[in-house]
Amino acid sequence: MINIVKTQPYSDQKMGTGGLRKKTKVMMQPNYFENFIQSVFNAIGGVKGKTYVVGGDGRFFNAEAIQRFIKMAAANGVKKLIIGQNGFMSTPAGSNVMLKNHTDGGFIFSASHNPGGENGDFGVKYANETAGQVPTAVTDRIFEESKKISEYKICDSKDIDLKNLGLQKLEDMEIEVIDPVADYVEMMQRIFDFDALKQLFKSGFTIRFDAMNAVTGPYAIRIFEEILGAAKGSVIRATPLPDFGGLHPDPNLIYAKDLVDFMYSDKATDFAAANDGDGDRNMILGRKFFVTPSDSLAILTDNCKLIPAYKNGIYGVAKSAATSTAVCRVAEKNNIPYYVVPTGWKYFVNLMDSNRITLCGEESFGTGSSHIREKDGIWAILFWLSIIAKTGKTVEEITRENWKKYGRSYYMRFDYEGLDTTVADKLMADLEAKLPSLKGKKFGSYEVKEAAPFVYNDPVDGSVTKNGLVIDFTNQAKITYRLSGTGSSGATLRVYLELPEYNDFDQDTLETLQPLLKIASDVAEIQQRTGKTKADVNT
Ligand code: VG1
Ligand code: CO
Repeated sequence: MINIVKTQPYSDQKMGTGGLRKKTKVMMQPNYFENFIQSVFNAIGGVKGKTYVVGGDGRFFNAEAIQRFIKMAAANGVKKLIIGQNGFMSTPAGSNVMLKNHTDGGFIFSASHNPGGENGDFGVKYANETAGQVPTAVTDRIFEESKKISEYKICDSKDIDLKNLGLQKLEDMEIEVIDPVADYVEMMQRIFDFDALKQLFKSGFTIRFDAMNAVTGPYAIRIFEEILGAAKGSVIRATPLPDFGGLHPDPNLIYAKDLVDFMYSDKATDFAAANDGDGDRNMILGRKFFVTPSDSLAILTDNCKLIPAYKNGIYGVAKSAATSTAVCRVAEKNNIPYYVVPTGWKYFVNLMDSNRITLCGEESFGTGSSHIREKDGIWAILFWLSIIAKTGKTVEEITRENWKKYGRSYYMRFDYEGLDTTVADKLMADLEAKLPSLKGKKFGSYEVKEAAPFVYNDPVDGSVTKNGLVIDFTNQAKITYRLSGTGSSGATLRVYLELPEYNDFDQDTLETLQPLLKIASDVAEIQQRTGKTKADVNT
């Protein structure tokens, strides 16, 4: 039976950089989740006859949200749902299932790298028929719908069994429960040379992969241990837990510190990596060595011909504005077209769909290619392992070689978290107003070449996006400021610093960037305005 439930709108259902992200308790308020889902359905002109992929990263409220979603989809006339077994599906695996089945899109329930649990965050990532997250024009429309919603449709039925694979029905809607790992593995086997990778492990190569108690554990066990032959136990924290075991599933130097410490200890393996909550981010480590995500993108680009799927070359590459220019140097020297887009994976989708780019990445530990329309954590790791297998070099050697060829961008991001939204907005507005006056200004040996907001003109749909403020210096140094769009409360100011260097590759990053950090915080008056003498997180 289909029920029409009367509801009151909430005013805060605006999607950010990675979908709708809220405190779990906010999401669990009466009708909150349902309002949002119905707003999506309404904003896209209804979902009658459509097919969607559904899954999540297993965090608290995932199972409940999926049941509610299924009942709403059936009540709204959806033709078919393809759902990951037990409600699990990583973001990249979901995008693959969408492309493979030519669906109308999908819903992945995840707040990505944000902590989970009852007191953590919950989120909804909505993808359309591109299999990627929707453009701002659509998220704006959804937000407008959410502000005027007065009712939603939901079936009055018992919960659907998601444990067993196969087909079932709810009202007229077909539900197919699939193994979320199988299609993903098949895709990876098409991209990479699995025989070469098996050989690598046979030769005694050791890895440690940290799934951070999140969704990629089962994918990693299947691929690294069962198929490629990495030693049992190479995958740690492999069981997805509703609260990620209390971890903050963000693969970086701060939140994956255990893994970093291990790799700087005498027990270190040859290679290590971690993924985030929903499996789209990656961190790459060698023995006593950390690869910045910006360098990783440059290195993958420079070595793409070693990979079967990219052996004939690539259309182009793209990076977010805040990502270092390392990949641009590789692209320029090799005559590869490159694009610089705002932060957020959705900006890469048009470029991939129009065959302008093949590879892309962000400084926030996201790397990917046009095999899907999301960033892909395990893909990035297999890419690195393939480079190692084909060259016989270590992570450190591969990275140093890249610096030698193209220069090294000393790079770091500083996050000032938990700021009052009004304070943060004013800081950005005042800074923007000040930018024109900075041109030509000298700060010690640093001279400002250009200072302006970052504005992106999408070459495909003509949309214009303004995101972040950029100060360029005559010595190629760069400061980028922007406010995070993924937080669930308050504001986070991100300050990104870059200094390219062509001779000395052995400096300490933090020390090297110290003068630039001082300029960045003085110019924006960070301390006076936020009361913070230093950033909460540096990565
Ligand atoms: C952050 C990152 C951005 C990334 C986004 C979603 O956004 O900076 O690069 O695309 O998270 O990643 P923001 O607005 O907080 O800076 V994921 O792994 O959460 O989907
Ligand atoms: Co993520």
